Parts: sequence; C-alpha cells; structure tokens
Amino acid sequence: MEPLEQKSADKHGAAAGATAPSADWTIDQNWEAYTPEEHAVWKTLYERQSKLLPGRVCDQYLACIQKMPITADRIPDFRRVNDTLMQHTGWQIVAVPGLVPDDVFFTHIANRRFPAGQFIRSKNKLDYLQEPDIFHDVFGHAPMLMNPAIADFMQAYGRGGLRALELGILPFISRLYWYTIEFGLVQQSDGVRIYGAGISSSFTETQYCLEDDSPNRIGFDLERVMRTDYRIDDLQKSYFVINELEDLFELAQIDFDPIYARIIDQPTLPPDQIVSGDRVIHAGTLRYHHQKAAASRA
Ligand code: HBI
Ligand code: FE
Repeated sequence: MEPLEQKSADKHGAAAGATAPSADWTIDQNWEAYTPEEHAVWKTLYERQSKLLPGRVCDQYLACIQKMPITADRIPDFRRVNDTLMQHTGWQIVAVPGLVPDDVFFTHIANRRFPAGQFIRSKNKLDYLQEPDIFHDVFGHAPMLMNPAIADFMQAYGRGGLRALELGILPFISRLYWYTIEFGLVQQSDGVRIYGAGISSSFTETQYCLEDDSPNRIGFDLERVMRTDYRIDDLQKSYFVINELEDLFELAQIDFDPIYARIIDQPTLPPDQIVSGDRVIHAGTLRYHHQKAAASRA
C-alpha cells in the first residue's frame, strides 16, 4: 500500500530509528551501511515494478529512469542520483528518516530538494507501509524529477504549501499534490498512463488504477481536485487524468489565492463522487470498496 503521506511526522513522533533531528531533518544516507537483505528487498521491488510498468507508466518516466543510476542490484546511492538530477533539472534528493513536518517538507521542495526516506521497507511488508521509504521516493519520485514540467510543478507545490500553511488551508494544496504527483494519470496518444509516484511504486495500484473497473477516472480540473477528499490507507476511489505532463507548467504558474477564495465555501467532495461538470473517462463500479465494506460488516 501507499505511504501515509498526509500524516505529519510531528503528530506521531519522530520516524522509527530517528534520533534528535537536525533543523532541516536531513540525515546522511549512509549508503555503505545497507545490508545485503536490504539490497535484496530493493531488488524484489524493482524487478516486480519493472515488469509491470512498460505500457502502463508514461513514456517520460521510462525515458528518465533509464538515464538514472537506478538499477535492480542495489539500493541507489543518492550522491550518484544527484549528479544526474542536477544535470537535468537542478533537483536534488536529501535523505530523511521518514515523514517530516509539513513546513520542513515544503521548504525543501521550494528549494528543489526532495526529502527521500533513507530506510527500506522490510521483506515481510512489501506492499504496506506507513511512511514513504526509499523505494517509493527514489523509484517513484526521483525519475519524474528529471522531467521539466514535474520539476517546475513540484517546486511550485513547495511554495504553494508554505503559503497554504500561512493561510491555514493546507488540505486544498495537499489534495492537488495527492491527485497529481502521487496518484496522477496522464492521457497519452495510446491510452491513459501513470505518472503519480504513489502508483508507480505500488504493485497492486499500478494494475488497479488502469485495468480495474472499480475506480472513477475523471478529467483533471484544478478546483474540482482541490475540493476532493482522498484516502491514505487504501486504493483510490478516483483518479484524475491530465492531458499531458506539460499542462503542469501552467499549473505551476497559477496564483491559488483567488481559487481558495472561490472554493472555501463550497462543499468538500467525497473521493468516490462524480459531479456535474466532470469529464468522465470511466465511471467506476466501486466494486472493490463495496466488497471490502461488505466483508468488514460480515
Ligand atoms: N515528509 N518525507 C516526507 N514525504 C512526504 O511526502 C511528506 C512529508 N511530510 C509532509 C507531507 N508529505 C504532506 O503532509 C504534504 O505533502 C502535505
Ligand atoms: Fe510520495
């Protein structure tokens, strides 16, 4: 399952294994200290996703990961990943123990530093984890940071996040992040593809988001997305599809303040609801979530 990106580290204490954090929460990756078992977990995850992604993830993701020093045989070394990122978009990844407080997260992102979990999930929990680990952050997010549109949009999200904290309206911007950077789909000439890192790093969701008839797939609309709740602990009920990654350049330029003023009094939409005005690509049966709810009642 996906990391619970929404929770703040300060709400549930420092991440596992963390000692007193530095002011910016960064730690040394300490690459030499990864054990053979940890490299083996990386390999399992890498090979599982690499088989699944061609034909499902967007072409840009595949082109980017090919250019990066990210391979099956070992956990990537941030120093090497950063050489490649720096050349392309000026982004860097910095190691953190796990979730960091929102203001710390946004400050890094606004400065083109992506906080990446230093640890890797255990081999008994390949699919479910509470915090973003190195596989989610480096396999899922890092390749997309080589894409110029994602690179600019991500930085704008950092600035927007700091502004949203000031205004006290964090949910609006975190929903935008959720339904783009984490769980976004994109229309490609040969079909709908994945670009969100929460999907591309998840075995189950990579298939479910595109092939299952359960979830809604809806054309992306900024205000609509900002009003839509999401779940952090299960497969999504709705995905939003952008027309092309380059649309994110435009989104990165938008001043959200007038948008917040417009939507602040409008009702929040539940994650499964289709509303008038939606460009519906697929109306979900929601079978997966209905069955799960029925099973938990039985
Ligand atoms: N910390 N390491 C890490 N990764 C995240 O994705 C993250 C975080 N802290 C806060 C956070 N995300 C979210 O609450 C914001 O994106 C809204
Ligand atoms: Fe993430």
